[in-house]
Amino acid sequence: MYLKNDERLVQITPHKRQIAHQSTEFYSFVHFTVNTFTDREWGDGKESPKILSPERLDAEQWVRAVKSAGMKGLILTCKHHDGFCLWPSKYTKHTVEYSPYKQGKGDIVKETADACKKHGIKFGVYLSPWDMNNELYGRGKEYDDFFINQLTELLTNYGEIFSVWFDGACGEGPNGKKQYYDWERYYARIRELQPDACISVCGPDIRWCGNEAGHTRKAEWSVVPERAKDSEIIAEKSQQTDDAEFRQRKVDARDSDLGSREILENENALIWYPAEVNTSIRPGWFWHESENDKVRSLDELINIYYNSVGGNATFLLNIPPTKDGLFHENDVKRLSEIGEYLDKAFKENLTATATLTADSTEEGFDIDNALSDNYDSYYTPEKGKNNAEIIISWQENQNIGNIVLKENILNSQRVEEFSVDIMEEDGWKEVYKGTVIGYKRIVPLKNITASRIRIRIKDSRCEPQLSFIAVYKAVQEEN
Ligand code: FUL
Repeated sequence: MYLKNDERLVQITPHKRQIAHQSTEFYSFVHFTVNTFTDREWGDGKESPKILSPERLDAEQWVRAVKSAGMKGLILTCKHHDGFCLWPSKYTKHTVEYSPYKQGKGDIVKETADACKKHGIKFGVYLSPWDMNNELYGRGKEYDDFFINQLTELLTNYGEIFSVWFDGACGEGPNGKKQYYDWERYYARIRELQPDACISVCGPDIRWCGNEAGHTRKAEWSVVPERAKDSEIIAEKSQQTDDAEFRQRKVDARDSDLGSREILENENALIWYPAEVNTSIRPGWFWHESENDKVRSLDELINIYYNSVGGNATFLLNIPPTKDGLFHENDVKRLSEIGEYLDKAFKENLTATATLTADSTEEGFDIDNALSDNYDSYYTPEKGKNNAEIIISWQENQNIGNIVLKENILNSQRVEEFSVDIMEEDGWKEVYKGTVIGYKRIVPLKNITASRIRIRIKDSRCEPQLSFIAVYKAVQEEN
């Protein structure tokens, strides 16, 4: 029997915009601005717009490369901390309109949004609240009005936006003052203009995983205490000079455990707040000639993919265009290698020829419901049972690679502990131990030969509900 408290936990479910966002899985960041031309990571707001002169900029080249990796979206740095706008904003002269790019007639936001639309991927905007160029910065409502105007331009003139990405960095503006951002006002405008967009990181929909290196926790929970909202924490941190005080807060995006039962038990308010892993394909966020040979290895990137997309989080991978306005050939090559790898690793689902059985089934929620990848149907054991044993068998031995498990997150995340066993001559042998499943868990088995697999859900908040089980054929190493 499960604990009474579990019922409270499984009442926390995602908004439809969060489900759409999570199913985007793997998408790119594109960091491009004056920094690309000054070889810096952060500008100072004093750069002349004249330095932005990408002679071969081609947003379609970015989108093609992004798609070749299997990514389904792209988020562009429309304005970074230096305040330079990649679109001709009416509210400042620090924009592409005053650059040599297309003699001031270019709009890089539009070109990118159009390329995404043309090639069928989602488009998102990064708009830095910190603006080192604008004179209004630090003047309270006056700057908020300006920021709202810029947000409105981005959210009305460029079609559908899937993510509005707010950075936590907050420093001084040109007059030496800091700005206290009116987050609630920003959020309200986004909800009004793009109700399907998720507000990420400094926002209520998607949480920062807590580092920029690509690391994930063993268990990335989507149900967390409300006070773990990064927006509040980062906003608060950004207004404090005393870091020690910040660290005293009980829940921080960097805590190792944000949502286990022990953490949630004593919390009154819980929210659905899934993690996003953001990192760059190179050491820096912006392009630097010196980093052309520092593109991360395929192994490293695939490992981050498995731990993020395959660990109940999403993966936002940055690729910075060069001064020419194109992705560098080394990055393009790596992206297509990622795509090829993933295509092979998730190509042949062996459940098509398998028989699946479960030790307990609620009427109408048969284990075969988990053969199709959607939330229309799912498997669940009899009422009151918070564990399950599922056996997948074939008549002949199979070469088994990745196993993919997905919960029916429409009814929250439930699984807390599971394991995978394979049948050997002398009985079951455990080959994997896991915690969270949530949206998706990839169990990477490296070419195991077996004709029977057992998945044991050992602990769950109320009855586990599995929407998808897939067992992929191992990729044969080429030599
Ligand atoms: C950070 C920024 O300061 C970096 O420049 C970059 O944009 C990264 C994604 O977020 O907070």
